[in-house]
Amino acid sequence: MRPPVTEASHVGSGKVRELYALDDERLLLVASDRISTFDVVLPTEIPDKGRVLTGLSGFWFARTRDLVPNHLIALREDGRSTECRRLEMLPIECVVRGYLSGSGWKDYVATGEVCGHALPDGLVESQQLPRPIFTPATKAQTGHDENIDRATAAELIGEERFDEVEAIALALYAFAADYAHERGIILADTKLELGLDDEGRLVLGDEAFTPDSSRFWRADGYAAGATPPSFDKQFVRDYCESLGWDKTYPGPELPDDVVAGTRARYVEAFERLTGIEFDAYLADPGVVLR
Ligand code: Q0Z
Repeated sequence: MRPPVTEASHVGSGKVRELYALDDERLLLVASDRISTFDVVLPTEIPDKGRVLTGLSGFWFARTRDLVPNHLIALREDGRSTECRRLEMLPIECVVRGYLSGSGWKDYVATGEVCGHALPDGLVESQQLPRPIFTPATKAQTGHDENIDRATAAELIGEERFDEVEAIALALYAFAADYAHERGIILADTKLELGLDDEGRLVLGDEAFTPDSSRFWRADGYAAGATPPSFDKQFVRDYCESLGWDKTYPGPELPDDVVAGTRARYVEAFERLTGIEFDAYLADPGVVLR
């Protein structure tokens, strides 16, 4: 991807994003059109995927700032770049689960618990939980994040901070999940990243309530007892499964119809959640902030 036009030094790469330093206080988060599935970044891009994710994050930052301050300074005209305040990120992933899926489901099957939360017997995969739970994880440098209980998380950030972070994460999830549900989308779970500003206040950073940081399911057709199709990536997963690919690097090229169908799903998620036409976002990214 073309680096930002202003002078900025590259400070990090994620699987599908890049991070640049603008100055001592500000970073530029750039979302590419790369897509990963089964933990492998594919050689084919999904046009505008990075813009959809950047616009959605901006939308949520604007609507949750009274719940918790966030790092957003501005969205750039390219629609994929977020200028943000540099934070001291907490060393845990702040995951909230409203439904039993992914590693939460695996842990429940193995132990009857998720991150120390004892759950009722007899839950099935993808079932809604009696109430959303905070299920922090370590930040793995390579490989998978590891789910941790309250005591382990409190060793990393302290008990008082843990309580504050848990309350904020649950409040953010409740807000976004209710909002999404009214628009036909189930937010099964989400991963939030919190940091501290220069005065030690908790601030929401990174991306928020995007399909890359959350599980989105279509509300119509949702049924517990199986893995609901992913709102955004199901065409890609189905295509990859049809090839019998072994899910190791390198991944397969995607055919045009899978690319088009997947792009349409990202745009649909954006338009449903924001109520804003994606073309209006492309013309002026600031529309999601108002
Ligand atoms: C986010 C990441 C990416 C690689 C660091 N506001 C912030 N202050 C300090 N650090 C971060 C942020 Cl957002 C921060 N990441 C995740 C993003 C590429 C890693 F685009 N790492």
